[in-house]
Parts: sequence; structure tokens; C-alpha cells
Amino acid sequence: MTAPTLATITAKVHAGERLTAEDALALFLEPDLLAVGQLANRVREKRHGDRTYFNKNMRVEVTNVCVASCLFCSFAKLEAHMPGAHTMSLEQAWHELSSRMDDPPSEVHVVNGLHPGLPFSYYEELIQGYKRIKPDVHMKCFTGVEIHFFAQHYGMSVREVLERLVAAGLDSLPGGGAEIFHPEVRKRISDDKATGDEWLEVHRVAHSMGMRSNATMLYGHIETFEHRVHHLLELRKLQDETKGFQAFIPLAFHPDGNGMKNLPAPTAVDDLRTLAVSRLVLDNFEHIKAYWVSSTPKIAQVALRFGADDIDGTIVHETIYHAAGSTSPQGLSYGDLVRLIREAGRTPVERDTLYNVVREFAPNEVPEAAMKVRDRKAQKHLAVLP
Ligand code: V47
Repeated sequence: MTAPTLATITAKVHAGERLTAEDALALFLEPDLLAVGQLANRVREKRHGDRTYFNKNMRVEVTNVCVASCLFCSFAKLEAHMPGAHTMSLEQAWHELSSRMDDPPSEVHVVNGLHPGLPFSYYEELIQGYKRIKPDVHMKCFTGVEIHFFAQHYGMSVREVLERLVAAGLDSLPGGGAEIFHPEVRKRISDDKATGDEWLEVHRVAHSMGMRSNATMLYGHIETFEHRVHHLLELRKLQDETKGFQAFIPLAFHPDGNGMKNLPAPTAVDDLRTLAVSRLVLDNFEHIKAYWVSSTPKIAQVALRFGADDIDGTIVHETIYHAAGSTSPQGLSYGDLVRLIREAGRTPVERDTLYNVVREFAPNEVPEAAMKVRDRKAQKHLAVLP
């Protein structure tokens, strides 16, 4: 069979036809990045116009002690007594929020290592405490891998784990832990945690309980384009079944300080292409997020013309990527995010975790920096006038 051409794929996208695995692979191999980006941009604009979402969120990693030894991870410590291992007391974890109540986030995003020594009640109390500080804060906590670990470690079903955490105040699941589902890759990079099917099952159960969640893909290490396509199609299949995913977030691999440090980081072209192909293949996902921490704010900004309609949030204090060598800032201010989006010629929309609009900025405003340049030019010309 001959490979699909860009022309046939373009015609399919325009006709609203679903892309096949072969189409997706052809898009990953297509040398004309701008053509792929333009196609993804058209789909993005059809869904969202210029609207670009962001939120006020906060990241908390309460423990980096982890029984799993993923090859890509620069953050985890195998045992609690090892140098660099840390576990917050509940008071320390809550302080992260209570100290920010002058300008509070609308979302707390918690991701942890798989700690073997904490009681399950620690996680319940963690969530309850945040809700005591800010009752309407959205708790987006624990990856599918963590939920699977809780079920095994504390002897409960996935549903029981989720029911207890929801009773404590859990609102939704983040998309982490998905990595690459294909067993050929997963066995080599993260063999001792939830499999791809187990990760998908956690999200299936969460969706069946009415919870929403996100999905990620860790790309740019030992996986092939075929593995990426398999990953995207597995997500699309589950979304057809449950409709519970909100956003897909491709995560660029960062090589510093981990078991794959000899590999180069993915390039800007790979970042933009992966976002664009995701937008085109995941026709049943409403949002594609350019996570500025993983891709840098500069690439994330350009990605808003390559299929992405969301840029994540203020974050405040990211640690997983910074352990792996990310040179992005640990947080961006509200104003920084608005400016990044405006400069890309898009309309900033502050959202909550479930994509309810908190604040919509005026469309078509002249970007801030362009204004500054115009003003400076005007002043220069005025200065030479008699
Ligand atoms: O699961 C770990 C990844 C994820 C590295 O749901 C690495 O809105 C690259 O899932 N290089 C955690 N990636 C972050 C995450 C996330 C981020 C932003 C938004 C959302 C959301 C979820 O980070 C992990 C893992 O896949 N990761 N180490 C590394 N060296």
C-alpha cells in the first residue's frame, strides 16, 4: 500500500473524516512542517477561533519517594532515607496554598512518587485540608499510575480508591503517567508501574463515575513514530467510549539527570509537529495543551498556531521538569501568560479546570509588545521633528 499523501489527508480533514494510523504516520514523516501546522491550525480555529485557555494553578509534589524506577525520571528517590528524598508533612503541603491566599490559584495539581510508607489517610487528609483552606479550589490530583498503585498497595479496587478520594474532595485526574503505552517501549522505560492498559482502565473507571481527566504522552526518547501513533489511537478509542478526557498534553522528554541522559532532547520541529499531529488525530478531544514548562514558553507560544488552544497555567513551583534540566521558569505570572497569548494574535481566556470561563479578554487588541514598538517609533519620529 502506498503511503497517504498530504493532499489526501488534507481532503479528509476538510471533509471531517477520521484519520487512520497510516495518515498519522505520514503526518509525522511529512517534511513540510508548516503545511502540517497549518492543517492543525485550521482544525483548532474551527473549534476555538482565537480563544486560548490558561488558568491560575499551583503544582505540589508532596513526596519524591517512589518504588518505581522509570528511566526518564530525574525526580524520584527509591527510599525515604536517600539523600534528596523528601516527603512533606501535611502542614507543609497545606502551607503551599495557605501562603498564597492573597492571590489564590483556582486549581491545585498534585503529582507524587509512589511512596510505600504513607497511610492512605495521608492522601485523604491532604485533599480535605486544601478544601478547608479554600472550599472552591479544584483538586486535580494523582496520576493514573498513582491511583493504580494505591489500589494495589492498600488492597482496594480502583473504584474504591477513587470513591474514597472523591469523598475527601478530589475533583479530577491529571494526565500524567501515560508515558508511551506500547509495551515494547513501556517495558524498557517504566516496567515496574501500571501498564498502558492499567493506566487506561483507571481513566475508564474515573470517567464512568462522572470525573473528568487529562491525558499525556512522553515523547522524544526511545519511542518510534509508530509507538506515538499507537498511543494516540488508544486514547482516541477510550475517548470514543467515555468522552471523559478534557485535554491532551504532549510532554517533551528532558534528558538531564536520568537513565536516558545520553539521548538528545526533542527539537522544536518535533515539539510543533507532535502538537499538530495530536490535534489532527485526536478529533474527539476538545483541547490540546502546549505545556509551557516542558516545551518552553517560546515554543508553547508558537504552538498556538500549530493546533494548541491551551497553554496551561501559572504553576508557581514546578519541580519534576526542573530536576530533568528544564530551563523554563518555575512559574509564569498571570500577566506573562496574557502577553504570550496576545503576542501570538490570540484571545486570552482564563478558565477553571473544567473549562468554565473565568475571564475573557477583548479580542483583536493590539499585542502589548507591538504597541511598545509603535510607541517607541512614534517618539523617535517626534524627537526629530522641528
Ligand atoms: O507523568 C517525568 C513526565 C509527567 C520527565 O494533566 C517527564 O493538566 C519529560 O503529567 N522529561 C508529570 N517528562 C506532568 C504531567 C502534567 C503536566 C502538565 C499538565 C498536566 C495536566 C499533567 O511528567 C510524568 C511524566 O510523564 N516526566 N520526567 C522528563 N525527564
